[in-house]
Amino acid sequence: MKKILTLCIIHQHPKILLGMKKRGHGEGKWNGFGGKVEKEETIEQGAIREMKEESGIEISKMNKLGIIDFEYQDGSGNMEVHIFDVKEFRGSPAESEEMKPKWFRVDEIPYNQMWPDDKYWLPMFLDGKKFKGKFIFDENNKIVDYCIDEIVQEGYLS
Ligand code: 6OG
Repeated sequence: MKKILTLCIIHQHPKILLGMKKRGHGEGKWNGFGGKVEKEETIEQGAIREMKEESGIEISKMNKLGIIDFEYQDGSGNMEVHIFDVKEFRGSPAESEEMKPKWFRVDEIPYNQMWPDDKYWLPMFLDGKKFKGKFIFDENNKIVDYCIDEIVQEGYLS
C-alpha cells in the first residue's frame, strides 16, 4: 500500500522557506514541510497539521501545485506526495524537533543538499505551474527513471 504524504513550501518571491530535516527519512536534507496524512483527516488537513507541527506556521491559504509518485525498485516505501504552494499564513517560522527552517532566495536553492527529484519539479513550482510525475529510486536513493508533466487541465489535481 502506498502512503499519502504532504509537502508545503512557502513561496514569497524572491524567497522560499525550506527546512533542514533533523531526523528520520531525509535527515540532513533541505525540503518543504510535511508528512503522512492520518486516516481521519483530508490531505489538506494533514498538510496544515504537519506545517504547524514542524514550523509553527498556520496556513490560511494554499494551492495544490503537484502530485508525485515515488517508487522504490524493491517495492518498499512507495509514496504519493501532494505538493502545496502556501500563499497566506500566520506566525513566523520556528525551529522544531524535526526541522530547522530557513528562507532561501530562489536563485540560491541548495539543490545539492535536497532530494535528487527536486531539481526536476521545483523550477515548475516556482513558475506557478501545475505538474504530475513519478520517480523511481534504487536502494541508494538514486533516480533510475522518472517522468514529470505540466498539467494544463483545470481541476485535475483536486
Ligand atoms: P515524514 O516521513 O518525515 O515525511 N519526502 C520527499 N520529498 C522530496 N522532495 N523527495 C522525496 O524523494 C521525498 N520523500 C519524502 C514528504 C517525509 C517528508 O519528506 C517528503 C514529507 O513531506 C523520495 O513524515
